[in-house]
Amino acid sequence: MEATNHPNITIYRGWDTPTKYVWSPFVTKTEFRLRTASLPYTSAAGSPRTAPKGKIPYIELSTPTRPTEHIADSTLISKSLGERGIARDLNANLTALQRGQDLAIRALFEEKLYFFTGHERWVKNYYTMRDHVLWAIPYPLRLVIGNLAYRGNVRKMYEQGSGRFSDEEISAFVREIWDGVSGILEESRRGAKSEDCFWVLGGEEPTEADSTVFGFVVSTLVCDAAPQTRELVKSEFPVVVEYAERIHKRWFPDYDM
Ligand SMILES: N[C@@H](CCC(=O)N[C@@H](CS)C(=O)NCC(=O)O)C(=O)O
Repeated sequence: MEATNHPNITIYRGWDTPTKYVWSPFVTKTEFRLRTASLPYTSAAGSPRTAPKGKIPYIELSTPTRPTEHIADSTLISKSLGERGIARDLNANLTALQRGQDLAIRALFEEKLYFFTGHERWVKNYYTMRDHVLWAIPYPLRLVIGNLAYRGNVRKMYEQGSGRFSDEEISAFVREIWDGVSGILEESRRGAKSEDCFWVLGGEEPTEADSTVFGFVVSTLVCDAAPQTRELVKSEFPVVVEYAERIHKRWFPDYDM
């Protein structure tokens, strides 16, 4: 998993805290992708307002052979690295069945859990979320922008469908997802040596699903605006925490745990 043509990469993470994980699962997903490919990178704050697709993360990529590019979306970033020969395609050696399973797990987190978690963050713990996400916007403007962000998120979750469930229903769905991934990881850990990383599909190397799952586990553990889910994962699904701890020790030792 070595870099082949020495690119310069800057990742825009949304926050100016270079030695800490950020609350966005998609940012940590991308950092996992870069680090497991042994690609050095620089971190910068950036913001959704300056992002090519209006969301973080995005990267600035320069190589000796191509003009500087800005690439947005964690999945497209990963694909671009593979297509440009900068990192190996993580899923290249999977069977068709495994590719389907990998995709299904990513979709479960990115298209389903993300919205349920958004409810806990933006609706149940609004003030914590607002002040963290809008750290760069001074008061009193933060109150106005926060209110717009709140309304935008509530509308988005209602239209996506998650916003139509009760708190209890959302909590039950969230538990079901973590219970499911915990079962997968238990099985995978059984095949790994103690202390070694183990992977979602149970192989020797990480796949795209690991980028996503690691991103979401870390996001759950570090986010103060979703204490209920954090407590659930820590107390009921310890294998999930262990999965992330082993990856942290190997690839993110410079970050606060
Ligand atoms: N599909 C995107 C999702 C990225 C995403 O949703 N980022 C959130 C932070 S977790 C964001 O930037 N939200 C700001 C906004 O929607 O205005 C990816 O994979 O990168």
